[in-house]
Amino acid sequence: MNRRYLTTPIYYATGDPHLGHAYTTVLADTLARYYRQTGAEVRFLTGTDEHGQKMQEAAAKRDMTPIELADQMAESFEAAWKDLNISFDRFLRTSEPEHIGVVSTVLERLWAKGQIYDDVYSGWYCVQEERYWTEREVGAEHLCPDCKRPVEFVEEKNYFFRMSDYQERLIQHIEDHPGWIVPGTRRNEILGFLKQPLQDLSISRPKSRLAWGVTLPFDPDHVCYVWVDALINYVTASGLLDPDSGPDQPGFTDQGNSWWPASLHIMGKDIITTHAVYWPTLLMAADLPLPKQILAHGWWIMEDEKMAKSVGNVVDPLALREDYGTDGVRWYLLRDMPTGSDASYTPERFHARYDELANVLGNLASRAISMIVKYRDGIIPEAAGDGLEADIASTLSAVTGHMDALRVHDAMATSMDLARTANGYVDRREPWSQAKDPSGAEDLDETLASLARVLAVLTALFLPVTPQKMTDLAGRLGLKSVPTLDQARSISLGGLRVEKGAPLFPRVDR
Ligand code: ME8
Repeated sequence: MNRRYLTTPIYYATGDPHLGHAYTTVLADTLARYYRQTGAEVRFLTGTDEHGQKMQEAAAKRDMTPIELADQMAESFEAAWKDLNISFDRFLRTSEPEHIGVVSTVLERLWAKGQIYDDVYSGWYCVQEERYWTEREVGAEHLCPDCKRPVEFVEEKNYFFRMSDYQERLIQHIEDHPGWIVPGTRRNEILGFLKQPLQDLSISRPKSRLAWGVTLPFDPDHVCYVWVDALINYVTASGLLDPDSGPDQPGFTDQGNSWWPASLHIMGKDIITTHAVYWPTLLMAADLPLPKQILAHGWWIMEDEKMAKSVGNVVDPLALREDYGTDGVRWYLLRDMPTGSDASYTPERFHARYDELANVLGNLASRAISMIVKYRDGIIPEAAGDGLEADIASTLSAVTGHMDALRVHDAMATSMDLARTANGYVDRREPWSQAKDPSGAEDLDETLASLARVLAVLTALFLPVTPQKMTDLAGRLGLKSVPTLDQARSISLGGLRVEKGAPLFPRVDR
């Protein structure tokens, strides 16, 4: 059985979701739906990252306890994903007892294997990025090189993971598996980073400074570093490790049934180092298999700056949804950002992408169905319907190739091109002239059958990105459900009754 385990990052529960979070989650959802369509059994994980100093401070600012804020934000993320029709199987919160148990299990295992040691750390810490920096990195101004905020000087006992021991093995893994990190630019970035000696990784924070986290199983005065805690969520939700195994037997549950290793971790390029360096080395040290692939996409930009909660320039995906519908938002996100590159959000571009959906796909559906109603009393003619055969075949194979290579935007563009070609076919065949010609009945049957068939194929192609609208369209074509891609290859709709209905993508004035 083909099984796929897909993950999004677990987002910080410090604020509400914005368009950037929605992008990653819609991208993962589209892939999940595509894999299901090809017959795979899919596990799709998302959730919230709830520990750490940033969370503690965000809660204090709002006069809340960290768990109160986490409860509120986990609810906000989960509700947003439901509104955006995200088909996740598991929403994991790092404050869950099951996850805390698995984090302890992994730490015990690393401790027992001598992979963790203690030392005194003195250096600079950025709360926003939840990471340490060296004197050289923060410069004379003592600013975080990433977020440019002032850093704090700390001197404290820390536990360290022997990450440096795994540098060579990691480089070897990346070199042996050229498609492990996509796109290639990110892979090169990580290989470049690994040219410098890898430091050991601090994996703890003293409770005197930060109480909100998972207590280290071998030192009750320290909590686990939030990034180590967070990355382990992928293993928790896989069911690989038994959270109740206890210190003597840090162990596996039923390995055969677990979803580990993940097929694909999806995230933004901001957190590629944690996923492509910290995470695999931790897994190597714990003797666990590595995820099969990592996709790091680009950023949504607002007027030259990354869209971010901390910058305050965020767009609310749920507000856009009120005007353009859930599928309108999903389409824009995937169509407008080349998977892997940055993209600028503007209301004008959003509108233009929606127009494409309405004017090309929506218009095709409306023309074809209206003509079947007008000329054939709503019954799809029993004709070969192979007027667009070659275009359908080449589109299906191109789209499958793009999706398998994680070039989702190319799959979207190619699918839309088929709808464009079908609109051109209508213009060329002029069914309105065929209807007037007493000897044109067979030609008209063929035109209408071909259009019904291409629409059925389009429902399959667009299903992963616009699932509600494609289910609706399949219903209007008289189908019980959207065909799979395989069924779409040879589908015939002769004899089915179509239904016109309201426009699939109603006009939006701006
Ligand atoms: O980093 N453009 O959580 P986070 C595109 N908790 N994607 C964006 C984006 C933008 N402008 N802004 C955010 C964390 N994202 C950790 C993750 S995982 C074990 C722990 C998306 O709330 C993108 O996926 O800061 C990015 O990687 C993620 O949100 C960061 O979310």
